[in-house]
Amino acid sequence: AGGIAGAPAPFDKGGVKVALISYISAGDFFQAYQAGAEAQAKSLDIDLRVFPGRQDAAEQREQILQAINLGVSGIVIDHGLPESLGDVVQQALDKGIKVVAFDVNLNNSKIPQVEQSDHEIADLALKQAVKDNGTKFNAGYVYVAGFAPLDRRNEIWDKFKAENAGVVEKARFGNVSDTTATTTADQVKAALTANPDISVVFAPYDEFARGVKLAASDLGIAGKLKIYSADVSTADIQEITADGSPWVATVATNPAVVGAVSVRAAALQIAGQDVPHQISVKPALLTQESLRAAGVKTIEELAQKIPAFSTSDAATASWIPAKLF
Ligand code: SR1
Repeated sequence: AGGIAGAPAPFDKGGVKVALISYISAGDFFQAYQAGAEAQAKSLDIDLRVFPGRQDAAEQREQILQAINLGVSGIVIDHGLPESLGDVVQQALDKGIKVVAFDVNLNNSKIPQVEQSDHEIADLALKQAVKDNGTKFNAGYVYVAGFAPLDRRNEIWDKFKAENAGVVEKARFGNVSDTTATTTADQVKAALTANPDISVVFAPYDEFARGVKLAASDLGIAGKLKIYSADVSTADIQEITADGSPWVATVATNPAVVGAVSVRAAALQIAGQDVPHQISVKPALLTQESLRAAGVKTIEELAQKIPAFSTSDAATASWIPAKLF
């Protein structure tokens, strides 16, 4: 480890150990988030220990204890169930370890909370749904309670329905697992068969949207359905822009940028520098029309066109390289 010239201790020497402990690792969003965290860690000569998530709360607790025993200086906790994390996270804090939470509400003033402006994600997607469909339509909604970003997006969905009496939620479904898209597709098929008058599906997680698209094409009804989602990946761009795709809009950040921001928040704390309690990464609306018109095929091409997809000004300092993608 060589360290970073001009950086505050301990980054001037390098080799600072930080753990990334995820609740979910499967899927494009989480893989890109991890890649961004790794890229930022490399730029700071951080020794990043990645603990894979398997949607297992007991395993995530165990991983936090393992990270404490490894002598890490910082821990980034990526999703999880707050009720199963409080005491082990407190053990880390008591040992002087700096903790950052992404998309899991740890409700502790010592822990910066990173999120992607989830209210704005849902709001922009639903505004686009109104632009395309008016304020009178039958909707399907994909939701699993207990995940902080989905709960925040759900607050906007509830508000939207209260303000638009003509929008009727005919069916609600969803699951989060290591087979989210295919399991959601099975649920969607049943819901759309029982409710053939659904014309819009709000699916605010790309794995959900992928499941809805799969179901619509299996049922042969892609032409009469419109899907509005959150998140984007290179594979999602291909699905959205494909001929006849019902997936007409998504609202997203670059998850790699969010991963990088999370590691920067840990590094700033380890260096004894100030970090805001709430750190938000702003999303952008990406419509099928705009992606097709721009000829964008990959996240890298998107990053060339949308500055927020290549970097964020959240949790930066002059000694931290911020332009990574
Ligand atoms: C199960 S929670 C899935 C969400 O987490 C991140 O916030 C992504 O945006 C994804 O939609």
